[in-house]
Amino acid sequence: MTGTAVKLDAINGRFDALAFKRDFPILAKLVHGKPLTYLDSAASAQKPKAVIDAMTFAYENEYANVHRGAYYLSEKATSNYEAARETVRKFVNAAHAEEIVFTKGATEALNLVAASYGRSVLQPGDEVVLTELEHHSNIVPWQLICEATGAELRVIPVSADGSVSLDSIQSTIGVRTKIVAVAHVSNVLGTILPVEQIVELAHAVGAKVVIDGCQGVVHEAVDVQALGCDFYAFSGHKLYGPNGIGVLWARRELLDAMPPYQGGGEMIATVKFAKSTWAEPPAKFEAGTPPIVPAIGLAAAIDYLSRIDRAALIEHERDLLGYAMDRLVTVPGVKLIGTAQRKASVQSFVMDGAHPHDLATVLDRSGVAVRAGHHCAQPLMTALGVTATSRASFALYNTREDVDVLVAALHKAREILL
Ligand code: C6P
Repeated sequence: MTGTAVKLDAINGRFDALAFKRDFPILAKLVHGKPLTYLDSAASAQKPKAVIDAMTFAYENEYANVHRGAYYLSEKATSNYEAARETVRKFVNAAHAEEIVFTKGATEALNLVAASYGRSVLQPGDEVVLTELEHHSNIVPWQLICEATGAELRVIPVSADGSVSLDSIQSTIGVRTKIVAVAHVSNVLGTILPVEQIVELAHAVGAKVVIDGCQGVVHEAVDVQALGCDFYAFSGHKLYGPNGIGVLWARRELLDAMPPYQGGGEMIATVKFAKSTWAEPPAKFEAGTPPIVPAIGLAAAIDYLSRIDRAALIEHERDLLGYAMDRLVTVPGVKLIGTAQRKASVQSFVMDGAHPHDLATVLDRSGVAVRAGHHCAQPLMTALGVTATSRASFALYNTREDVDVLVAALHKAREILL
């Protein structure tokens, strides 16, 4: 496999975001004649050339269907696809490669857990516990499965600052709790949830823990064995990888016991009209032709990230968040939404008298890309008493200068909108 050599070795712990920025071709673009200031990585991160090249190389040189052909290209594609699984395994420190199921995204991974594990264990009167800050992808699959099984949803409230207190977690998890499904990091507020304590409390009542790691895996170093959870789901496209690929990690004994989620393709051992039998995990959960090249692209993204000092990256993002929080409130009428103590580099805000959508549209004229709306977290908006927010999210390629551009654009937007 080729791929542009990423010159990260020289970084030696010192974080040089501008050097990283140059690895992402799209970040050199002009938008409305202005340099692009991309602050929407929580929605989807941009891709380094190493990822783009790895995927192009795979399509140009080593592409065929996987697990199906007895010829050179198919074997090559299969070994690259399985090597990608091993790369993911190492990245999250799973015990076995068979515990890594490739899906088309986090949403599909969470639906898989709800439809397969949830449906097989939930009984009427059982409880599924969520928090109020969940993304719809970690709410709706559970609603569907509760409706189908007679189980009930219970919701841990979020505090005004966007934190989730241990007291409220403790008082919501109870003897009827069978599943606790929580975000690692909020996509709206950046709150880092106390997932280790949640795992302890859930396991104490015999419940299983599903972590929606969509944002968590980007901003925290994840070790699923140390976390102690039972399921961990994330998407490739927020992790500097391509879209169309997601990951479900689950303990092997759980995957062994779970029924298939979808049927067809290589998820079978034998098929007879009377009865079919299933392949071993992970194949059991990868019906149809899997996202072959996206998996290879995700592995390239992980390789890229693995060459960066993770502690330095986390520190860089923390610095950007702190700087942004300090600077944003200097704009008259701007209020931060989400000020919990433990936060990743995602910041929502509102401006008095300006609708977040209008604000985002005006910011775009300055080349600044932020997300506006309910961020697929309508119950959280209701809990916080807002209909929508603007959200800036900071990634490895962002700099303090990007924050300055955002703040200057907000001042300009005030003049236009108010
Ligand atoms: N959040 C955002 O702008 P998919 O769409 O399957 O890749 O990921 C869904 C998802 C699940 N959980 C969390 C915490 C998420 O942040 C997301 C995706 C994006 O916040 C797009 S809505």
